[in-house]
Amino acid sequence: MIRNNWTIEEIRSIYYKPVLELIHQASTIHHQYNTTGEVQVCTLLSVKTGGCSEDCSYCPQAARYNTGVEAHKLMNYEDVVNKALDAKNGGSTRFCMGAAWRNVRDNSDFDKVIDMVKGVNAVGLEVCCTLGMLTEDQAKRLKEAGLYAYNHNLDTSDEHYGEIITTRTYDDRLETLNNVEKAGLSVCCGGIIGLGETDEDRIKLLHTLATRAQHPESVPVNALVSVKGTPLEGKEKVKVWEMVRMIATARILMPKSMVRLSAGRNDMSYEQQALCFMAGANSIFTGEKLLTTPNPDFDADKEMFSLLGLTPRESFKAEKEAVEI
Ligand code: SAM
Ligand code: DTB
Ligand code: SF4
Repeated sequence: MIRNNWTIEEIRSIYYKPVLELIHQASTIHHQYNTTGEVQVCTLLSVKTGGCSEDCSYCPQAARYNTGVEAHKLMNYEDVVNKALDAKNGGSTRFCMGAAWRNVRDNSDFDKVIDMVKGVNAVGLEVCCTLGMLTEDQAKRLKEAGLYAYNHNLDTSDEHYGEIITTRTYDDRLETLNNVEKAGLSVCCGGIIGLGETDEDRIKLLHTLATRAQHPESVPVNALVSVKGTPLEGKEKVKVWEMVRMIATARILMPKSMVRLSAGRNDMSYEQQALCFMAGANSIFTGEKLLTTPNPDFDADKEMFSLLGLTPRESFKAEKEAVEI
């Protein structure tokens, strides 16, 4: 049963279980609802980097912090489609284009992104974008161009949000998520751990995600990549047990969602990642870079897939299964 009426107390009692018991429960649920060992392989591309007006304390792309990230204007169509072809040849099935924008504006850059969505769709990849806040009309335009999913993270709890970002509100984020849903796009929405939040903040974030009328189709769980020059420079590294606890609880609450082991893999051993897959993670980002920070290289991930017996998930699997039924 997929439930949308989880209470905070229920989530607490799952989250605080002894970690091995938690992994066991999550693993059992994962086995019931999904093909275990199957991992969705996604690739990120920053199509517009840096110079962002927002003050997200974790982000190397905010113009106000001196992080050494070189700002670039919007990439051109051919380069983006070539990157998508590379990603497909490397075994990726989802391609996510990120822009360091506060929100989408109805200008020629958005027209160009619409063309990129069409081009990447024609390559045969599930196309995802993460472009900041969107109106319903903009979401509809993206959908019509062939966009599959839209990534827009809540990052942390409503209560902790103001400590991390002051240039927009939690409600702004929720409004965009609603616009994305209204346009019939898949929602990709998750958070970051290691921002200085409490366990209670993590539980509240999970509660917000798991009590949406429809669970997000994918839930990225990011560990903070602490970048020099940001206000969160030097934050203590997230422990693997914290990642596992977050992933396992997300898996139990949202059994059918893709739970993505996102930022932070570069600092994790195969064994640590294996624990995350046991806890129900079934999606990753591959490729040498996330948006601006390093990610494990292609050969290392290939070796990990082989060692752990993981298989890449085919593209558009949910649609294919729906047709078969
Ligand atoms: N500008 C758009 C927005 O903020 O929605 C899209 C791009 S933004 C970089 C996408 C997501 O990356 C953020 O919501 C955040 O969750 C994640 N992110 C950014 N910097 C990160 C970091 N240093 N460590 C972990 N996750 C990070
Ligand atoms: C998500 O949740 N994580 C990705 C993707 N969605 C856009 C981004 C992680 C960014 C990490 C910092 C960087 O590389 O700039
Ligand atoms: Fe800008 Fe997005 Fe980075 Fe915030 S997370 S500073 S909105 S690019």
